[in-house]
Amino acid sequence: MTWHVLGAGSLGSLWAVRLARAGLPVRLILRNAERLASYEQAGGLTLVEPEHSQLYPLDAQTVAAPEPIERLLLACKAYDAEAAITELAPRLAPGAELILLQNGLGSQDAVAARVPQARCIFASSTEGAFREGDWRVVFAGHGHTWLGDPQNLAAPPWLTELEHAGIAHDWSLDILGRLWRKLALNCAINPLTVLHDCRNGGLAEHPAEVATLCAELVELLTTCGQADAAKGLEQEVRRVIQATAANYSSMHQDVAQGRRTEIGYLLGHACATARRHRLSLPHLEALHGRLLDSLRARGLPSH
Ligand code: NAD
Ligand code: KPL
Repeated sequence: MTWHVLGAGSLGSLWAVRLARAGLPVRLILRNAERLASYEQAGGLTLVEPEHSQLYPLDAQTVAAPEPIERLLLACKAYDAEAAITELAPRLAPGAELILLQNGLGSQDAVAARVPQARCIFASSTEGAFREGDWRVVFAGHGHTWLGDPQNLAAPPWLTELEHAGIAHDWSLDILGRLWRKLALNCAINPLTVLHDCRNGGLAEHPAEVATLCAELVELLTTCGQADAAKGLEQEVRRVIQATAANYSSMHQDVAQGRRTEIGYLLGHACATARRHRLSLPHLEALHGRLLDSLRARGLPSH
């Protein structure tokens, strides 16, 4: 079965190349004819790895191609996911499977609501990749990907294909817990790195601020039925701050490069969920407000 991959960005390219290298049929889905022409001119995707870089001439098509899709890796940003799937919905075969690679929460439910006939598998990844240029992606950090389906706990048989492709993964029976935990980590670290304009390690100078946010995030997760995902949150946040002290958070990098952030699916989602539960989390709300002001001041979208 063909792996259709929408979004030839960082993670989409990383998955597409490894699947193709394992001899699996892969087809990239690009935005429009102009992007397809640019891709064809480049001759394929280049993946830069520590030992070597190589050009992979993978098949590509536009969203408008007629061929039905049975399996789709949706590898765009959270804020593009719903629009992308709306465009592709007419092409989904009955019983199609979607793998949603978006960070944060909110986009997965929006996608699933658009395509009730499809199985939506949620993913949470610690792999690292970035775009060095058009059609050129750097595999920056090995990591792991957890996949799971809150509606159907049975693992799909094609996980063996990921194994052949060397994509380190596990089937998770609690993918929502994983996504909430990652969201909480991102909410405790990323916005503060933007507001203090510092590397992750710089937050070691703001222990009280971090601890207060963690306490509110624990309250939120517990209220949402995610008590397990809330366990030991503050200790893990401190551990991540220390282990990644020299790095800039992904949100800091986005803001520094003038790119749209995924705030609406991270801190924005956390605050909206708290309000829905009538839960008062004043420090998280204040952080959200300060971050929105900071994004607006830079001319960046606030959702
Ligand atoms: P990216 O911006 O590098 O790539 C997304 C690609 O999707 C872009 O090429 C964009 O043009 C394309 N796209 C968007 N809408 C489209 C449409 N309608 N049709 C065709 N193409 C479309 O993003 P990324 O870094 O790969 O991130 C994807 C998701 O994975 C994000 O939610 C991110 O937070 C998450 N993530 C990324 C990394 C990483 O290291 N890059 C690690 C973990 C999680
Ligand atoms: O995932 C991260 C990010 O930068 O997005 C970490 C390192 C956990 C910081 O929140």
